[in-house]
Order: sequence, then C-alpha cells, then structure tokens
Amino acid sequence: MTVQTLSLLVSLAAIVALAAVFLRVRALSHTPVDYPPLLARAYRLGRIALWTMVVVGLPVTVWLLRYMPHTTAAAVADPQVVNVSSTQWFWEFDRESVEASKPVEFHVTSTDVNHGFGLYDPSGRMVAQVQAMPGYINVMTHTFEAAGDYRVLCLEYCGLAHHAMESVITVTAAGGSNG
Ligand SMILES: [Cu+2]
Repeated sequence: MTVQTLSLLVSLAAIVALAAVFLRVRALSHTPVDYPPLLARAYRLGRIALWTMVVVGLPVTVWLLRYMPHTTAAAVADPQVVNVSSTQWFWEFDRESVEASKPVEFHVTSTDVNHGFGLYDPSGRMVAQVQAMPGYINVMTHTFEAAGDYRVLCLEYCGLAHHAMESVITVTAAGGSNG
C-alpha cells in the first residue's frame, strides 16, 4: 500500500467518524438535558483530551522531529551544484543533467514572486521540494537514487500560467561522464 492510499483511507475513516458524531449530536439535540452535569462532563473530557495530547502527542511530535533538519549543505562534501532561477512562468537551470548516487545541491531563487520548486521522479512521485523566493537563495540537497527524467513543477500558485511552469532535470547513471 502506498503512502497516498494509506492517507486516503485514514482520511476517509476520520470523515466517517466525524459524520457519525454529527449525526449522533443531531439525533440527541431534540432531547432536553440538565445543563450542570453536562458541563462537568465536558470539562472532564477536556482534561482527558489535554492530557492525551501532552502524554501521547508530545512524544510523537518529538519522535517525528528526528527527520529534521534535512541534510544541510555543510554536511555534504563535493556536491553537484545546480543554480535554479524561477520567473513567471518558467524555470532556468545552469545545468540540465546531474549524476545519480551523488549529492546534488539546488540553489533556488526567484526573480519575481514566490514559486515552489517541486521535484518529481519518473513515476510522478515527489522526491523533494523547496520554496523559490525573491531575494533569497534556498539550498536544498538531494541525492538521486536512479537515473531518469525528473520533472520540476511549480508548487506555489504564482499567477495565470502557474500550471504550465514545468521543466525537466535529467539524472544520468552513477559514474556517467556527462554528469
Ligand atoms: Cu507557480
């Protein structure tokens, strides 16, 4: 099962659960209820929710943060540097191909508005992304595992032809001479 399918199923389950809660509330809304005991129960549920967040949510958050930060430029020796400039509505690279299995440093900027540099593998799965911002050079490091044509799509709505803001970076096999 792909991550996308899993998140779809989890979302659907959450939607059904939420709909069930709404239907139950609607069904109960016609029955008069004594208010003070209900209020006490609501506060109790609130306390349970708070402590669940503290005891479960906090450790899970800390555990997930182990993926951060992503590999920084300083940690990579001898990267292949690709300077990326974005403009409404096209991408410009100072090289069109890089080599697989060797770190690539994308230096990403914009000449006008914010764009989103989204990198997709040949099967259409996103492998990395970074913001392209005017006045800044954002550095993103990525090591391509396989050769192929990787699409670059804009991830930040940037105007009329945003959807057409697309380009390709060719990844050659490791050890290739044109990398
Ligand atoms: Cu865009």
